[in-house]
Order: sequence, then C-alpha cells, then structure tokens
Amino acid sequence: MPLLTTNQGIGKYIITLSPFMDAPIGLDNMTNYATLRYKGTPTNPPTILTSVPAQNATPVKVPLNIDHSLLFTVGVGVNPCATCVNGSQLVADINNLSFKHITLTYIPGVFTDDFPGNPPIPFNYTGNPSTNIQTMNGTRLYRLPHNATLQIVFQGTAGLGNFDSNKDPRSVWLLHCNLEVHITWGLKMAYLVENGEGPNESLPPPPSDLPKC
Ligand SMILES: [Cu+2]
Repeated sequence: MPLLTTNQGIGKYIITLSPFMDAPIGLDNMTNYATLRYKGTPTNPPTILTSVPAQNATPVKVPLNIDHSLLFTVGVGVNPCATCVNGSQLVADINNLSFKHITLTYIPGVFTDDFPGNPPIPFNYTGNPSTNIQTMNGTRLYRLPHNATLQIVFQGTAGLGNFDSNKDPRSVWLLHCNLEVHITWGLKMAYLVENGEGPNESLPPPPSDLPKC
C-alpha cells in the first residue's frame, strides 16, 4: 500500500503526521509538519490557509462483506495456583479463556478448534458485580476457511493487527496483547486458517526431519 499518492495538482502542500492512538494511554502527542513541493511549482506559490484534520481522523478501507463476526471480551481474572504465594494467580483471558501454551505447532488433539466467537456468558451490566472471577484454561483455536473475512469487536481493550491476507501464508495465527506480561498471563488466542485451493493457498507439509513430540 503506498504511503503517499502524488495525484494532486502542481503546487506546494503541507503534510502533518501525528500518532494514531485510540486507547487512553499517555504518549508523545506531537504533530509533525513537512512541506511537499511538486515539480514545476512556481517559486512563490500563493498561500492558502487550511486546518489540520482531527486527531485519529484516519480513513481506513474496510471490507463490507463479513464471514465471521466475533465479539472478544478481554479481562483479568484470578485462578487457583497451588505453588503461588497466596494460592492464587492473576491471569488474563479472551472470552474467559486463558490461553496456556506458548508453542504453537498445531498438533491435532492438543489444540482444539472450539474457541468461542462470543463470550460464553454475556455480562450483566445492571446486575451485581461478579463474585467468581476464575477463568477457564485452554488451548483453543478459532477455525477459519481460507480467505475468510472477519470482524472483531474488542471489549475491554484495543488491539492492532498486522495480518496481511494478501501476503501472509495459511497457518496458525496468534492474536495477543501487545504487553508481554499479559501474554504470559494467557491474553492470547489463535486462529487456524485452513488451506485454500492449490499450493499457493496451502501450507507445505512439514519437512521430513521435523522433530517428533
Ligand atoms: Cu494487555
């Protein structure tokens, strides 16, 4: 995707650059300015006053036909832990599932493909606060056919993805928090993207010398 398409009329332009941030986290919120001068611009072009677009006014092309609509609630829970100081440990979860394994080789029977696309129990916003904040542990994947389009509503926090459906191969794809510590708490899940048609849309078989479990 080009960063800048120079398809405007000959002239001198101002470019501004500011960070996109949709989470309430402190950051260096400066706006950078630069000028862009097209070839053939007169030495002293007229100056036209303009205003800077609103913060986060970023046009994004999104697909309009969706195959899978997911709602992911992201939370923190407390699970029993026999070896921990207080007998319990903080965990994080997506749809109440704390993902337990770092190694992501897809081994049939170890990873299952029943990751819930919605929270198992809808939160009662007008009820009493939860008393049970234990999560389920699991190594569940969400299965997607080749070339599927999905949208995810995240509740609780925001995430940025970098999956490029045009370039990235079919495989198991990990979705995780951007904070390392939360990943160790289980704030992750994975997609299992099935092969499509032909070798260009399929994962090659593992090499013959791949170590066995
Ligand atoms: Cu996190």
